[in-house]
Amino acid sequence: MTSTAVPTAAGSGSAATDKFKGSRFTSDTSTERAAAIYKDVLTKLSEVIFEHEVTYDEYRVLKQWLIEVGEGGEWPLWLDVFLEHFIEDSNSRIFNGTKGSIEGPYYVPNAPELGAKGVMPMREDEKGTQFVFKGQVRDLDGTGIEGASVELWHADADGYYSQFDDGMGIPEWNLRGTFTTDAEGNFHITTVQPAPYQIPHDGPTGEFIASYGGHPWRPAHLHLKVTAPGKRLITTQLYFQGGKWVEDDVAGAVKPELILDPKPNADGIDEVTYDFVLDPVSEKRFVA
Ligand code: MBD
Ligand code: FE
Repeated sequence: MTSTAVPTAAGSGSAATDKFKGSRFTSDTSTERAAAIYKDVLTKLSEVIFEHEVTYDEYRVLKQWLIEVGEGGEWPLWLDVFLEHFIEDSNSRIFNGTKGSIEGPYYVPNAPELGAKGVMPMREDEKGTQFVFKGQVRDLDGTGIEGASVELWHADADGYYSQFDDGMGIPEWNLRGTFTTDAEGNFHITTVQPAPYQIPHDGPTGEFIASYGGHPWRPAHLHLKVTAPGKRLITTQLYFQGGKWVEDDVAGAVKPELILDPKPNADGIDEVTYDFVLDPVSEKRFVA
């Protein structure tokens, strides 16, 4: 393996597409609601077309690009980078628990179970600064929840994710783990700090970014899913104070509540405490 081997957009994208297609999703959207949404989408799109007098050349380039995004397996990438944050924001407004953020394309369920206190699966010579991430999972009343599940996944110090590395040889569950809180609701995780992440940009998603003079960077981030029986699942991401791209995330997924500021602990290891407050599962629905 050479140092120039990096996951291509097509390689990591098709892995994300295959994994996503492995589940079949449905929604109970009524015909009326579908009609209202589809009409609104087209009306607003038509406003953009008329406002900017979109040309036939631009239309054909768009059509070609849409076809190529699909062929390259890049829909999970493009959608999760450019659209998911609106969906997440819109859906989380009615809840009172800890703020969430987008899931992104690189979640894999059923990562190894490591108990309440443990070290993330990593290579013997895993690069990066060691880092302790600990906290408590609570309900809205402030009571610690025993047996809550804390799933953590993140990129390595080079910015690559296991299972989306396009054959670079990262072990299957590297930097992916599931933790279960103790009797007081606490968890304690040792891992390494991820690096800022450059989304694969050698394909149509990269062309899109270049077309408007943008950059493909996300700040270094941890991905989490936290839940417990009877509680609403929180999907979130956490960032690092002062980190590069925190102020300018291509995926628009940073919120002020999601920024960590680790400090050396008594052993000189960077450590941060972050607690999660979970809403109860309710029938409260997002009203159209
Ligand atoms: C990522 O790691 C990510 O978190 C998002 C949102 C999009 C692409 C890659
Ligand atoms: Fe990510």
